[in-house]
Amino acid sequence: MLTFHSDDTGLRRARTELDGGELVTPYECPERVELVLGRVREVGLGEVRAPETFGLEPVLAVHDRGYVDFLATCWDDWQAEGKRGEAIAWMWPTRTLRDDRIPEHIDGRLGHYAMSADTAICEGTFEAAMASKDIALSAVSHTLASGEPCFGLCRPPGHHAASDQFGGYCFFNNAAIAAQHALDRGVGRVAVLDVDFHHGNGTQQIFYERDDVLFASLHGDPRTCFPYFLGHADETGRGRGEGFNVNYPMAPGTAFDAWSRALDDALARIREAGCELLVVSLGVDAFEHDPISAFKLTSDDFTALGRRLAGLGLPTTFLLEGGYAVEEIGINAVNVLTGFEAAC
Ligand code: OKP
Ligand code: ZN
Repeated sequence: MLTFHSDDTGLRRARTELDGGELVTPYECPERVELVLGRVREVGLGEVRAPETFGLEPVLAVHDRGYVDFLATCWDDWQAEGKRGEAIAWMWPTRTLRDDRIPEHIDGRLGHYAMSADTAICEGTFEAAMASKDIALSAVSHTLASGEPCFGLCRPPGHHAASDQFGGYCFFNNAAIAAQHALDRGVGRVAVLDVDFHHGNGTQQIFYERDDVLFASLHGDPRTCFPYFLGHADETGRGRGEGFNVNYPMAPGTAFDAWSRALDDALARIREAGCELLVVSLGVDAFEHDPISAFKLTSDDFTALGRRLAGLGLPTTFLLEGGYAVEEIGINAVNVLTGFEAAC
């Protein structure tokens, strides 16, 4: 299987993440990509190729222009104010306030465009996000052109990024950008299957009122898991999109037997909907030893996941999402890919 990778994903190396009231070194770090790339090479998965550059047009097909401008200028604007730390939102337009005017001050703009305080913007963030979406676009383009499965070693991840919000370590929604690109290249309907431990709130929001993308997500129940404010089972889509959003919230502690029953249901929905392309939001933080997640999947379970995905028989693009701070991130991500290939 072909892998797309770029060293430019390492241009973002944030120093701070607000975690338990402290500023810690972020879980979402450049080493994640190096670990997965190392494993891709170790098992001889296939060629590793640099992405093409696609510019901003496919980004603006799913993201708001003001939001993209904000991401492009945030770090400079923040520094121009003489701030000493990284750019972290600290006030939001919550229920009792107005959100119909975007403030001019960078602190206010950060509050408007951020969904969470875990994600600092630092030097290189925009450039890394650009590389990440180019990897996703290159991967899906390869799948469309060849019919072959393909792996995009994206970083930063994307599935929490909404049309005009960043957070949960995500800036551009790589899977949404790739899915939209496929539609714009003539694909009739795309399935985005999100197996990351966290609900893909951004992907859900972007396609919520549409029937050309089926979004299915297996994740920790938002009653107790990030992102807390989206991801319930009663979110089924709106308007034309009714029935094209499927959430499988599961309790902390869920292991592969229960998790894979939800997976099989999601795969049946994808089959019934007549999807022509599968984009997998491949987070591997459902792993039993993930430091910020709570499911109990083993490394072998990720191989089994890959096998089941192959059963769909669809052209498939895998895009890396989460999976943190453990040596096994490489083993687990690549297990999905080798499991998939072995079953094709
Ligand atoms: C991103 B992805 C505490 C953790 C806050 C929330 C999790 C973001 C997960 N500082 N971050 O879905 O793997
Ligand atoms: Zn996650």
